[in-house]
Amino acid sequence: MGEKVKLQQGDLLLVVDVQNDFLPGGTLAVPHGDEVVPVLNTYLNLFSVNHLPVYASRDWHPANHCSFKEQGGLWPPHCVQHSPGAGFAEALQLPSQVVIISKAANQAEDAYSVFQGTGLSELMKAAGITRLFVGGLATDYCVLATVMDALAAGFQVNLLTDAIRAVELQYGDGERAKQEMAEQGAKLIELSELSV
Ligand code: VGL
Ligand code: ZN
Repeated sequence: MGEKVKLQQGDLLLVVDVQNDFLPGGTLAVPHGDEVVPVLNTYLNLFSVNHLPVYASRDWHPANHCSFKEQGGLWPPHCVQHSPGAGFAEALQLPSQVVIISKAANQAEDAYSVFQGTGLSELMKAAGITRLFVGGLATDYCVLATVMDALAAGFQVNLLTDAIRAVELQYGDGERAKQEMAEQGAKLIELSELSV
């Protein structure tokens, strides 16, 4: 294990799509998706005690979204706006000051990246953010797309490998996604590597 990562001003915790439909029992359950929740709660606590900002994204589809199978898309209906399945995991302890980012809300367009169509990178830069800590669901879709966009936008990225899980439509997608993010410059870390 190398140097510890110390939290500092300019850091932001980005929790990606930890929503009921992506948890066991949900319409698009990510295997072991629920396991990210207690780990994210620990990260959330560390960011809170350090007075650092937390953003949480949510997949936020209209009922006839183009990514749904009956519209010719890849997925069962999931995260329909205002439905219980679109709600954040019950046990996830988001702070009251959390900034919620809704994405993929247009019927005709899917968006895996939290940055796509949200104006988020400008918002973050205006807030003085330089480094992101990213966890959530799913490793091989929204986490991957979000991290790649964050790196392209010039943010440093720490990928929280103990707080992500993959869909794995194809076996190995999760590992390949992590490798792709690392090759692009993301640092792969876990809780034990964070010093506060
Ligand atoms: C996601 C599939 C479809 C994700 C969203 O949040 O990773 N995956 N919509
Ligand atoms: Zn979706």
